[in-house]
Amino acid sequence: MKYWFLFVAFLSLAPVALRAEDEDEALHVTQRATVRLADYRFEPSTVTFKAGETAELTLINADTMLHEFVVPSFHDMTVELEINGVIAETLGIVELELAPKTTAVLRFTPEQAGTHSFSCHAKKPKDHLAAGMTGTLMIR
Ligand SMILES: [Cu+2]
Repeated sequence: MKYWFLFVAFLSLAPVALRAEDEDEALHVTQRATVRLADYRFEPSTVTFKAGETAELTLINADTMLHEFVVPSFHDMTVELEINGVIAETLGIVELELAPKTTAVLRFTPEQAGTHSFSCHAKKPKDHLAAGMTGTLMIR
């Protein structure tokens, strides 16, 4: 819950639609995936990206309850995060809380092959992790 206020700040800035002034610096995305969060699961629950190429991961909370996207192994990864047109570059983002009916886009360049688990730790109205809300990010 500790990042909740940051998330609200992003949403309140949404109409401004800030963008980097220098579009040339925009990441060149070569691979995309979309994961839907609903019914205590990630769909699909496994996402695969290639190392060394910029990836775009879109998270859609299609549900009527809050869900989280927690990926501890991102602690040292630079991630460009876009919510409602607002873009922020972050280092070490490991937890996102997505309010119902919201979408977040993450862009990053995985440097090496590996397997990263992600999960939802929301507790209401029941424990989402215990309900099996986990997934795997494969970098090959
Ligand atoms: Cu959840």
